[in-house]
Amino acid sequence: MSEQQYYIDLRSDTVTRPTPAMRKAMAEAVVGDDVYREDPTVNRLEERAAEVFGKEAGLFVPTGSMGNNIAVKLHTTHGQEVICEARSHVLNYELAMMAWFSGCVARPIRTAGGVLRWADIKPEYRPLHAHFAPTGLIEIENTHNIAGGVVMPKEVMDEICDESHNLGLKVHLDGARIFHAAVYLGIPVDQLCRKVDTVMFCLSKGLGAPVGSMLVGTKQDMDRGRLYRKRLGGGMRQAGVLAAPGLIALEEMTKRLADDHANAKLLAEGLSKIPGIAIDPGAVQTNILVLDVTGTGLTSFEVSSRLKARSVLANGINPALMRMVTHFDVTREQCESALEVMAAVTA
Ligand code: TLP
Repeated sequence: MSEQQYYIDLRSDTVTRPTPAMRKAMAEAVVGDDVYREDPTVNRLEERAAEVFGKEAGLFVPTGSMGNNIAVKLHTTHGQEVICEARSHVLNYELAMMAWFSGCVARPIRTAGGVLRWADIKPEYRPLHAHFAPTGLIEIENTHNIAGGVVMPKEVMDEICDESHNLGLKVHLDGARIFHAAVYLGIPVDQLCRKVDTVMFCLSKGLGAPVGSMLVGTKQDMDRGRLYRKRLGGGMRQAGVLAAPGLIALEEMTKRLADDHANAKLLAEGLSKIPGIAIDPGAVQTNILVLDVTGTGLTSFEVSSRLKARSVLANGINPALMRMVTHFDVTREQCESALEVMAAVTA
């Protein structure tokens, strides 16, 4: 392995590298051709994911974006609207795929804290009308990434699902970090996600697998989803080498997320004491924090490059806001060092 430069990497939990146990499992994985559905490790991962979420079936996809877009396609037809939170990943970070692939436009709803509620959605719902694109799908994100890893409570999810279903609408959950929400709430994912129609969750983020996400839902939806996956170029053949670390992510790595939440809290508390940085540590619930650096007189991009020069990585979201994400590849001590560096570069 080539030498890697030392960085405290707070850019994202996507940067986590596979653990030794994952690498061993990859080397030893029993594989077959998954397009023929003959890869036993992929099959096991899909079954386990469905079981853990209390859904009928699962589908292993290479990325969270593909999982979300298969779900949008499953639940909509061309010319419809997808209601989502204004800062949602599906709208802002997926290259307009809901338009490109599913022929839908977004109806974004801006919320103050990132938690979309039925009361916000209800006035935006549009039935078929001479002038309007009808609502085709409600999309929710838990935890909400750009709102700072904020958790949508179970009651809020349940109400959205009940009311949407009454109107004949499906609900898709972008649960890239749903296990973080489950740990914060102390509720297992099958209960938390009981009423949503499809869930996408990521193995490759805080759970540490090198590649992959899962879509879970009804067997009928997953069978159709498999065809969309193939159309999108996601038929992965001997993907058992990727499913094997995915199984470890699903079974083991979900148990340690509270450490990442504690480190995020520590970071937030430290950051709140640095002059010019605005963050409310009380609002940090999981492993993502969003801070406003306006008061330092620097843009987030300037702060980012100053941090990088001192071996700390964190990205700007826009000129005012920066994001930091904790994960199993950053320790508590590294978070403390990152705080010292942040104080120094903004002084
Ligand atoms: N998020 C990435 C970036 O794309 C922003 C990150 O670093 O956080 N849903 C949510 C809520 C996500 O945060 C992400 C990735 C995805 C979907 C997409 O997953 P991938 O990157 O696997 O396509």
